[in-house]
Amino acid sequence: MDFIIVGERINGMFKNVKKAIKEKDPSVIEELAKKQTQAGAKYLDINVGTAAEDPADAMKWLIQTVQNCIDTPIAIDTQKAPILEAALSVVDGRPILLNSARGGVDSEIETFVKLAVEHNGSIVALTMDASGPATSIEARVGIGGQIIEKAMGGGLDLSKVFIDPVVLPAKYGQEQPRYVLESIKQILEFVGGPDSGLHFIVGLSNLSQMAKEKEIRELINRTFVVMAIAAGLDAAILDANDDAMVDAIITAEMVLNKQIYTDSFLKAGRM
Ligand code: THG
Repeated sequence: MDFIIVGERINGMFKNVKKAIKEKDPSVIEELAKKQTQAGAKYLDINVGTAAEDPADAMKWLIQTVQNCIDTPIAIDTQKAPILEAALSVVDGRPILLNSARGGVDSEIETFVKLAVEHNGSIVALTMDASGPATSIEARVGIGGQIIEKAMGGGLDLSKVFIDPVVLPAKYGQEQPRYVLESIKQILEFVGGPDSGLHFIVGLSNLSQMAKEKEIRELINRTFVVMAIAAGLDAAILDANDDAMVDAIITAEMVLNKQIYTDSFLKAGRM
């Protein structure tokens, strides 16, 4: 499967991860790393959340814990330069995704591009500036263009750039998901299509944060990801252990002729 699943679960926003960070208990983190990898995650997102007393230290500990048990690439999820630098000081040379810079803040995107070039990594850049996330199609496409320019100017190949058009929680309005789809299509057109190598990623679970029931959340996320794949999305931070979700993603790729149909295509897509 071409689609890049970034496992969302090692995030201090989840109670069990928060507790593991506090108690420096590696077993929970190791289990999450293995479970997500087995489900097909190509990167493991690592986010300390808001609770850690010393977030740079917590980030280092999470990364080392993951690295000690598995060789899956990691997505270092922080916008703060000191935490990112702490993370980079312990990374063992495996592929990394620097997640994420605000594409509309020059100094921030320039730093991420520079660090990605230095560490042979990839970046996630958000359609966001100092005033917050872009909420129109035009603003998203505008910042998308800036991200592409900054990457090219800094010598970072577009195949190492993931634009995140920012899936917003419901309070920003129900028109937003459609704007995300349209923005992906327009940025893709601007850059000359999929051959450019440019990637598109979203934090999928943001979308359904208004819904309470688990089944409904999963349905919303699964439906949207399939629509976004049709628009050009090729990566997402999501719950890799939601089997119905992964089935839907693999099926979307098969329907779009990115994966050959055989009777065992669902199994093949997980490898
Ligand atoms: N873009 C990029 N990176 C991101 C995001 C994004 N990183 C963080 C986040 N958004 C993606 N990760 C998550 C992880 C969990 C949830 C949402 C996004 C989530 N958690 C549940 C909740 O809040 O209701 C469950 C929490 C719990 O069980 O305690 O929804 O957009 N580049």
